[in-house]
Amino acid sequence: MKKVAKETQIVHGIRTGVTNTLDLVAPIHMTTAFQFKNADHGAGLFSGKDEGYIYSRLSNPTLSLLQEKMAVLEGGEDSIATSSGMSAIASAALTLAKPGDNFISCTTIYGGTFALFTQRFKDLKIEARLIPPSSCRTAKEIEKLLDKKTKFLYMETPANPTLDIIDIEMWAGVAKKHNIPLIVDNTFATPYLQNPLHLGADIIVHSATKYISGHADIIGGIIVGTKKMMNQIKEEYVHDFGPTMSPFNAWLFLRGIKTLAVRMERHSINALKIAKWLEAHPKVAKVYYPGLASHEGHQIAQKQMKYFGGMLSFEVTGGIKAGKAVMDNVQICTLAVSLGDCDTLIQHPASMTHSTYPKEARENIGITDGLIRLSVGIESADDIIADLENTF
Ligand code: LCS
Repeated sequence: MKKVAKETQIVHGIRTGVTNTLDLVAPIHMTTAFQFKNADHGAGLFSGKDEGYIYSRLSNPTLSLLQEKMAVLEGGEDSIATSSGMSAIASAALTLAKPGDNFISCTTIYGGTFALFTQRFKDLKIEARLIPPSSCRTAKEIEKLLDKKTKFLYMETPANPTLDIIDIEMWAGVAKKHNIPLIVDNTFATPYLQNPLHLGADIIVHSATKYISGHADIIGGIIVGTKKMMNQIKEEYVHDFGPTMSPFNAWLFLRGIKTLAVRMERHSINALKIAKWLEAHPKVAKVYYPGLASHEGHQIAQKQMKYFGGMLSFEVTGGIKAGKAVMDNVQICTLAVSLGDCDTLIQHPASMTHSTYPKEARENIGITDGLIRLSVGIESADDIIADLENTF
């Protein structure tokens, strides 16, 4: 495709008319396997001499379209669609690090990722060296933890749930200098708002469950990078462990993505309006939103993001008791985890998404008992504000 704007890539961005019937929307290839024309054809596909589909755990035409689209949007050569965001993270990380190795990440990450890194990987003798966001701001701080066994750097930005912003270019510089890859979880920003590969990152992972779908009905993950790296992750991990995405889900993701640009714009406009309102409210003690000038990472966010996204967190005065009153009394916001949906979702990181953290570690990085996270939807921002106001 000729060089076109991101908004156009989001709507188009892949081949159309891939079937003989020239469908406007590609069909779902719900099939476990693909017929071989004869024994030699089958053997040729298995040996890699011929190209084609064999079995849907390995590849499937509907998944190929989603993978092509995500690679285009992130500016990578190739991508892999997986069964969940967690399987995307695990597949990439476990391809790069083996028992005895270590990697460096920030302490502020999704609670499930934190559990994977600090518990499951520990069982596999892979060490997660985690540094708080406040110490991730200079190359020196990261390099202090690096040694010969460090196999990759990993970050989320904006980070879940305190919206910490990490300087991708700076981290990518450290990764390049030490010849190791940088993995960025781009779930909160999406490829519409932020393209880490253009800033020097090597691998992108997504919980596609969130904004890529946008409609709260499917779980899935994406890994993006070079062809070589994607082949390695497929061969060393995905094919054998089998965290493949269903073709039906891939088709729904392709449908959801079409509206990504308009949704992200609206999420961002709404979130900024709500964040400003919260910041000015006497019953609100603290607001975390990278679009606010008061946010520690505002300048870096301005540098590396198109808009500031739809996620924010806040603390009401009165701590957890007042916070519970907000969560129990909202009527338009829905009390649920997950994020990135059309509907506004509200949840309590300390007891829900980040309950995997030890209390002290969690509080040290701002995930206090009073913190509430809002995934701002695409409804009227004024209605969300009125809904919150009623609970204060
Ligand atoms: N990365 C980030 C930044 C996430 O927020 C999540 C899930 C994942 C990876 C894992 O993706 P999954 O396997 O669920 O597709 N975050 C969730 C959250 O904040 N609330 O519920 C799930």
